[in-house]
Amino acid sequence: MKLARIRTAAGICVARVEEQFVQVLDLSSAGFASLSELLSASNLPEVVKSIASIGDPLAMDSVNWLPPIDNQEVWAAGVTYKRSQTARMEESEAAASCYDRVYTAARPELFYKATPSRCSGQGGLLRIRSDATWNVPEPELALVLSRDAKIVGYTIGNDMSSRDIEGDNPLYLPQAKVYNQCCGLGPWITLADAMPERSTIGIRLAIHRGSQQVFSGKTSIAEMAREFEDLVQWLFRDNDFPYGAFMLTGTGVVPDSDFTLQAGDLVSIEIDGIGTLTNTIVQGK
Ligand code: DO4
Ligand code: MG
Repeated sequence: MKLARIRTAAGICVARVEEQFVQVLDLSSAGFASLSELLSASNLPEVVKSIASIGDPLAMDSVNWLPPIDNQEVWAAGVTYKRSQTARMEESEAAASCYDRVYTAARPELFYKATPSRCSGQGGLLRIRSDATWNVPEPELALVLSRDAKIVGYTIGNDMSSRDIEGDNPLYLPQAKVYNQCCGLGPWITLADAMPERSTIGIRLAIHRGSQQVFSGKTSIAEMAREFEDLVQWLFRDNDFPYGAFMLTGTGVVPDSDFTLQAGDLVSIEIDGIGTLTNTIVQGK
């Protein structure tokens, strides 16, 4: 079962994504005011199945997708794959030992990534900062968390990063990570019970510039050095999330150091059990 947030002539709606079409849901008839409230329902798959639909089914290619988030905070875990650890140690001599230690430390690196308004959905724009010169997408599996810390679903996350800013000084991490259109999320949420077995989930990144593919890479959840539940329990320590939260689980794909994104690039991230999230890159205000 998959849930999306879409824009129709009637406004912003929550929808169920079926194999060939999308069906707008009558959330209020089931007593839910928002997607985030629905995601914290007990027996979520049964509840989603039982919600009445409104109007005719929509063809997939006619849908205006929005990021599947409304009130939640977006957090991210870092240095959860060996590839991220080595790339960051190369990027910053001064901070190399920080990345080295955090890879094996009990406490993970967790950082605040985005407000809902900084997120872009399927087909939307993602941004390179105007003051950054070395930028990459980070393809990450995103956990969808209910307010009581349950992993209720998964979506695709793109943790856009300015490597020159982070590499200059690790204290600049929030500026390297958080800015307008800094986070891709979507195209929809696959509910937890519909996902493949964790260790088999593959993540693939492709970047196209005009007609040319300028980068491709892949990893798998089997390469991750941490468990999802461990990351979630650290995030919820001394932290309440009344609307639930999203947590990006870190990147295992980092292009070589001579690669940087350019405005106009098309970034596609494919994750097994979910689908493909594609965004166009822009730069500047
Ligand atoms: O340490 C900085 C951020 C790491 C990160 O975003 C990742 O590993 O995905
Ligand atoms: Mg990341």
